[in-house]
Amino acid sequence: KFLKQQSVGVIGVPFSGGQPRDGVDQGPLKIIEFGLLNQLEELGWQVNFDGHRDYTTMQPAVDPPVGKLLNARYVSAVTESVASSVSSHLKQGSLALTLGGDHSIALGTVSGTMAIHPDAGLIWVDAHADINTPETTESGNIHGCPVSFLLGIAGQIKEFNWVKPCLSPERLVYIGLRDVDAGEKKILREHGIKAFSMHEVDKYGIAKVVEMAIEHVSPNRSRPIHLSFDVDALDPTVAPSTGTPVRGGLTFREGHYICEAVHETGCLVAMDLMEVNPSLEDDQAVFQTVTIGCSLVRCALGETLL
Ligand code: HAR
Ligand code: MN
Ligand code: MN
Ligand code: MN
Repeated sequence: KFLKQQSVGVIGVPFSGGQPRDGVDQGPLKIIEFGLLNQLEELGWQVNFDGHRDYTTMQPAVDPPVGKLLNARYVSAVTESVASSVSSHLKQGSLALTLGGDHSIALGTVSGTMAIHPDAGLIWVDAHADINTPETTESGNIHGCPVSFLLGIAGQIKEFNWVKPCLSPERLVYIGLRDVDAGEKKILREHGIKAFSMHEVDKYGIAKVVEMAIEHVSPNRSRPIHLSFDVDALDPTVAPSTGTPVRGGLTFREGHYICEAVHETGCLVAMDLMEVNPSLEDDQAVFQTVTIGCSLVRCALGETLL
């Protein structure tokens, strides 16, 4: 509906500067080694892979904390570049698929989407709300903050000058939340942001939750959809290799159901797969997490069970 052709631009972002644990920068490499690009071609997509880009050259020699924010200049430079990669794929009428890397990257991906599709809705699937402001963050890790920047509630941080508030609170919906900081709960409440925590997933079931979520951001499927999927939304027994696992998460099927249902809308224009960290847990856990990451993407891009 919002794409010109069945083609997907794939952007690998080997970046971990939005949080302290090494290894998440190896996520894109492992996911692509696993064969995702061929799998997408087999689904009928024309795949344009940007190649494994090296973002380390963007790391400033010194990057002292900006207030509490860590690696602010580095995060800003990388995400600005990611935004333009996403935009250029979308401009050509392709879907933009971004492989992380930590979730600070979504500051770039969502900005890139909104530059081309300003009316897009954002479905954020995550254990965490990632909506801390530079004031409320306790960790200073920017992967816990991207949504506040996108909403324009982060205040003026000159290192992030390029970021334009591009998301309105009523076009954002969460699924899977279960580790939300006190300051974040306050922000969600004050801005009336729709959120389906694991409590609502238990209460209504995943099908109803996804239906309500889609209807919220794209009523009658009228708006493009950006799906930002943090693999830690899944239960750690299902996707163990991630930096901040939280028990009580989505099952294998619930995660896939979300992607299948979003595909069925025909509105998907951009997807992020974030926080796969192949250096955490044992080989079997890494295999399991990378495998699931690939199958989530395939489902969002049209793989069906029958
Ligand atoms: N809320 C905590 C913080 O701000 C933890 C957030 C991050 N973890 C993630 N993001 N993986 O989804 O630091
Ligand atoms: Mn996240
Ligand atoms: Mn998370
Ligand atoms: Mn917490």
